[in-house]
Amino acid sequence: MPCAKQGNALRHKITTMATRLPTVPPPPELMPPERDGGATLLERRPQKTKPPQMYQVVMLNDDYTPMEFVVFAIQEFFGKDRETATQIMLKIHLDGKGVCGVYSKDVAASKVDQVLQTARQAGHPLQCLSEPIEP
Ligand code: TYC
Repeated sequence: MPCAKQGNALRHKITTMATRLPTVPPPPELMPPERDGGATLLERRPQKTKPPQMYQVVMLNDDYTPMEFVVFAIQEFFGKDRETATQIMLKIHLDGKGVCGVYSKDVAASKVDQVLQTARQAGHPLQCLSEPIEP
């Protein structure tokens, strides 16, 4: 424990330390922000979030599914008008496969399920699958 004399000396030291101007400037991180008229420099940071991987739903040709059923399925499940659906169907018929639409992973998988279930119910062997684009 400091005696009364030591206590006073300490109090004096603290008071003079606190009231005297500092002899050395504070480090830069303790300096107040510069007055620059309100201008703010924003640094562009590299984008952290990538866009989600997209999936294309591909329909395959076969020798048995009627053209009319394929046109119906493309209209019904991929939201195409009759003319576009017919063009896609003919491309599949001629090339062996064709893209019916591009979706997020879950939506693409759901489209495939809907097409396959509807085709099986109607007794057709139509095949379709989803695959990531730009692998
Ligand atoms: N090739 C079939 C036919 O001649 C038609 C067809 C087209 C089937 C596209 C499947 O994904 C398909 N009846």
